[in-house]
Amino acid sequence: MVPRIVCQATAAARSATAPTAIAALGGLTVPVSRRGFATVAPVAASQKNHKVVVIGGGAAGLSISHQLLRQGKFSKDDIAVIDPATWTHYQPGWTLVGGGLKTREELRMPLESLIDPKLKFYNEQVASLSPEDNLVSLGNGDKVAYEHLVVVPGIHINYNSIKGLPEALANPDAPVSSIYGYDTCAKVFPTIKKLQRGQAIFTQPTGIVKCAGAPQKIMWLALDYWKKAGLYDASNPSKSPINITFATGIPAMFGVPKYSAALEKMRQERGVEGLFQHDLVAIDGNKATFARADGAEPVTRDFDLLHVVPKMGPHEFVKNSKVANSTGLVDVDESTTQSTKYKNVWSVGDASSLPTSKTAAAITAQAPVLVRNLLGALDGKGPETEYDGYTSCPITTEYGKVLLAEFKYGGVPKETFGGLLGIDQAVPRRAFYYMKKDMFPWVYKKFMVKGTWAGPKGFIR
Ligand code: UQ1
Repeated sequence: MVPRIVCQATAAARSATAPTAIAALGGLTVPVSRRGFATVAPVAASQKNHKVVVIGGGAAGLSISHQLLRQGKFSKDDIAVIDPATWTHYQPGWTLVGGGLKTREELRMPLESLIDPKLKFYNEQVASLSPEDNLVSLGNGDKVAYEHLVVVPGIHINYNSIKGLPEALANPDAPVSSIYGYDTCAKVFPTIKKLQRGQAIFTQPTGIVKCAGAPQKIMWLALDYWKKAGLYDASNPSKSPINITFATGIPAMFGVPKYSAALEKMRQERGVEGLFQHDLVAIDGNKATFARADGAEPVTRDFDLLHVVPKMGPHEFVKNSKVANSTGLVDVDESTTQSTKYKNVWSVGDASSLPTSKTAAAITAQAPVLVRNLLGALDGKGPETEYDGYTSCPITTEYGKVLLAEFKYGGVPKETFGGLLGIDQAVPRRAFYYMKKDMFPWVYKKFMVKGTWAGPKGFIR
């Protein structure tokens, strides 16, 4: 699951009159005033220069900027971080909020407090990218120039992608919620607790999402909650007060065959109905409508609880830029993380085209590769280190147990504890649950955002 990626809501580009002179040295801000032939008011816009500009202050942006800084090769303000957010969130924890195990407040940190004073922080939106001129335009009209650009702003949750969703989420009486947003995740557990009988539906869309396992993580926790409350009997689901359906846009429980098989078995054993290739498109009162992949007639189902995963997509400023591919993701080489079009542009994480599952665990493997290759490029060398597609998805299968999916490109398992101890990570375990619930949030806060954590490879200097 991917890390908070602070909301990098894209501002409409303010029509700033571009300054003609570079008026900043060493990151020092010097407003540029420009006059026409007649006397006009000075233009407030200014330009700043940095060796590296990092767009995004989430899991990727914080890891990368601090890993770069720790090399000891950069002076104050050589590296800049741009993000409009006040808070950075540990997003993998929002499933736990949905399960009543944590509060959303304990998973957020003031972004500015995490940024080393040696980094220049622009608490601004990005309006546009001009990779040909090595410039980033900010929402306030300022321009930021770079030698190397790291584009890691995450992706955007499109609540409007489902008709009626924004209204249903905002309505305290509607049993519709989502673990995918800070504003919406607090509604999930009360909604689960409130349900005494009826049909619960958990959805997963087609298209890109952060952490493709999360839509079912919350379902398994809810199932366990109802089971313990005597409202769900897996051995006789049709006679249970509550019935559970997993409605997913994709054809299987998970994208990796090994874990998909284990999760499909679990679904059948636990009496959960599977609606595959069903993509939620509209909510109207207690009715949910699903589009069918094969062009068949849409399906409408009644619900008494609906957990929704909205569609997600790139931020406008990325989609509309020349660094993006046709789907709007930053087009990068899948092993070097370097832009396929601009040698001084780099990307990992949710906003990138890296063909792997979008998670914070993936960032732990991607960030060191990007950093090594970017440092090499600053020294005039070509990319040396390669990313193998590592990502991970700790799937809560009940309170107290997690199936720890870890894999690389091609859906090939790459299990940290498998080879060494002969453990099959497709079997849910208590130790993985405590890693997910307690260890990873702690490691994230204490080490990952400071640039000293490389996931399964452990601590880095
Ligand atoms: C990880 O490093 C990490 O980051 C803090 C996670 O949090 C989201 C993870 O889920 C996983 C799986 C890792 C990988 C680390 C190990 C030790 C398996």
